[in-house]
Amino acid sequence: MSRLNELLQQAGNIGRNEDGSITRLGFSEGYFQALELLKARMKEIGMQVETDPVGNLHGILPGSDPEAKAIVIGSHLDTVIKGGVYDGMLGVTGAMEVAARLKDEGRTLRHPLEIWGFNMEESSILGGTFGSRCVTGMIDPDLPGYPEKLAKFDCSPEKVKAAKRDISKYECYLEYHIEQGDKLDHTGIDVGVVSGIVSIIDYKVTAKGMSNHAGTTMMANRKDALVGMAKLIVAAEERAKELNDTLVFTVGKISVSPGQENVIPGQAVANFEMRHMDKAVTDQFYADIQALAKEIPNCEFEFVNTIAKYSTPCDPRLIKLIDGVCTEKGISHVIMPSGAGHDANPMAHEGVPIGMIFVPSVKGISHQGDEYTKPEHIDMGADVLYQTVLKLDETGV
Ligand code: HGY
Ligand code: MN
Ligand code: MN
Repeated sequence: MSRLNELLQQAGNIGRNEDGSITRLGFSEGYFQALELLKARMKEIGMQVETDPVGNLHGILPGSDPEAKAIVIGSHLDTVIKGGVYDGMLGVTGAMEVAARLKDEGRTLRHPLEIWGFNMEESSILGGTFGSRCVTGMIDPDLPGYPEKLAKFDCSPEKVKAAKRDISKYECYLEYHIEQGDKLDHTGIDVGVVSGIVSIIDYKVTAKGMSNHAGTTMMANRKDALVGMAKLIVAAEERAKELNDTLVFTVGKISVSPGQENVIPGQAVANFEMRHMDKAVTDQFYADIQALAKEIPNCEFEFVNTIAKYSTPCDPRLIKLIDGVCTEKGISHVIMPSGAGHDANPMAHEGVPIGMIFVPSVKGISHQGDEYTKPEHIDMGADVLYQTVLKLDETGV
């Protein structure tokens, strides 16, 4: 097994569940254990390391030119609940392989190389891509209710503000990630050169009906909020399929109140997440959902937008550069969009040129314990990343 694959599996054992999946949520004990593992390894490679006030890991390999801006490679160290080994961790360990290889080959880059391991990229009450949005200054931590949410993780508005960096000081941001979909695996293509990252839009939807006795309230007289919500979810799912073939819609979270077997639900709350590259499509879909909600009897619906991360293209120069590296190496590759969100998104929104490299996810499985990428693809993608960094060091973006 290669050094990179070994480190990846070692990190994957942190937060391992009995069923083989991994739960290493942002700010958890496992999260910081993984961070310390990587920190120690970075030190061995000769990197300067620090943990910032919101729990992001930063490793620096100094360059020879004091004027040159740093090339940043990053991804996240947290997983979803019952996630896999590769999502996020591949990007950080893959970046460390680049640094280790530079050391092996006795090369000093002209640009400093920074490796950023982000906290809480996965969805949470803090809104996802938390660490990278702190670094880029995209979070207003004083918004009503946010300080209380931060406090749940022993974090604070002061810490969020202190984590912000002057993002103009960086040459570019690269992220190496598994595809998480099945396009590469399905076509047998080895590498995806990412063209852009999809929008992620989320609404907290509340259905309000009327709570009543489950035994004495006849079916004709009910205002069951869960039934109303279920109808809306099914109608929205059908509409999503009709509207656009790359629009995706998910309800991954739902709760019912008061939540007892013998009480008709008076309220149901669900998260409606929608993703597409084109804002016009998600806007249209949201308008359609609102119209569908009006037709559902015995229920009032309320919509509150909770996440609005709009799509972002990767930098055309970086796409060309990564594409060129793959061509030179004779690696089969395709330029493709990302249906998953990434820490690269906040970077791009704050003006940093971004480039992303994907390797195949077997059967397109991700966000669960069976997530798997072949060891040879892990090494291949890291080599593409390495060659990309060498080229960037020569030419800049
Ligand atoms: O949800 C996402 O797309 C990402 O994996 N965090
Ligand atoms: Mn993920
Ligand atoms: Mn990820």
